Amino acid sequence: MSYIKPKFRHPNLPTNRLGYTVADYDGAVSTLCAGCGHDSISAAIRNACFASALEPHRIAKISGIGCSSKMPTYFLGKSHGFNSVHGRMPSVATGASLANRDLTYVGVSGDGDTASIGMGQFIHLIRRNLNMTYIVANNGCYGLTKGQDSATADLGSVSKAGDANPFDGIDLASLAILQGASFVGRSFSGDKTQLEPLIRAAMAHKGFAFIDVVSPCVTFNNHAGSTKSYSETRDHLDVMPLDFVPMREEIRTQYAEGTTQSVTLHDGSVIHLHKADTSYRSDDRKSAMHAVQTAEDEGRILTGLLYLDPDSQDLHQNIQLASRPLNELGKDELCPGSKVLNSINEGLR
Ligand SMILES: Cc1ncc(C[n+]2csc(CCOP(=O)(O)OP(=O)(O)O)c2C)c(N)n1
Ligand code: SF4
Ligand SMILES: [Mg+2]
Repeated sequence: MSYIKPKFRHPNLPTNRLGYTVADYDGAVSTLCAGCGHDSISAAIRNACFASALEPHRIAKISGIGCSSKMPTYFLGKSHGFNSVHGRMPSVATGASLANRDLTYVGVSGDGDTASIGMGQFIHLIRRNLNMTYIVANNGCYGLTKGQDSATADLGSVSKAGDANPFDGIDLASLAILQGASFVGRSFSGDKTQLEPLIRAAMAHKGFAFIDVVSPCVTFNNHAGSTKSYSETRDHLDVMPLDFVPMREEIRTQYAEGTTQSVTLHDGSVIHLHKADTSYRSDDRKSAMHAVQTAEDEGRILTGLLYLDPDSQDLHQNIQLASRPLNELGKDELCPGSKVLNSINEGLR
């Protein structure tokens, strides 16, 4: 069930470069539990699209199944949307992007949807470097089916029923770095100051941009003993703040020199990343892996832009697809004709 938001808006709401207010990026009223971390992520996506002045009708939202995968209903009500099958969002996103490369693709998934049933699809999406933003709302449980441990639940984390998890959790951010993802970030649903610029940067990145967001489930995984509750997460956060500066704006940063690394994206936007450890380079895969692992060993959750390859070649470039979206090509451009077909057949004899 979903509810439509009232149309009444304050007449003086600020507008972005396109003349839209943030309300133009709203979706339906959320039916998730009050206080669920997922609603904060929906708000961050809405605010990021508003701040980056993206045309709502040029965005496509795709998801799988779960409370997290319901999120697209609650933001960008004027955008395209596809709520797919459990764990199958990557193949739907790949097909959509191959047909129309000109849309901005935002995938929303859960730790169950991605790290269990969808793991095979997720890994291949990384490998293909599809040009999309992929956000996992990570609560360490299957919220929609009443809170069973998921594959990202940490070793020893205690369930609501009182059982300690006997398995090591899968760290999706480490996995994405290791597997060759061209943009990997991690954040916390309760930290919009970091999450919003991170999402804007991910959307500006050309290639697969993965963000793992710790997003507590207040109903099934927010008690003492859970490692993904609000209080445990806040107590262990190690935050690397960042600024996202779009191409058109003057470059300014509030952080001290020496601790800031700046990365320019293909469209001229700049990310300023503030790090406590000056030896860590977020454009070096080994350095990123080392920083994430060291933090984990020390019981810290390192958040921010963990890894970025600014020279990433996305799937379309890699397989040299036509620069015009396939769905805009006519029959004559799509059909090579019998002569070409005959020569292909000859080559296969
Ligand atoms: C093929 C299939 N298997 C199992 C289910 C049952 N199911 C629905 S949602 C879900 C897990 C959701 O967990 P997650 O992706 O972490 O989302 P959350 O609800 O925690 O946000 C499962 C197992 C299903 N819908 N389809
Ligand atoms: S069950 Fe958990 S994940 Fe699902 S809406 Fe409620 S708080 Fe959020
Ligand atoms: Mg979950």
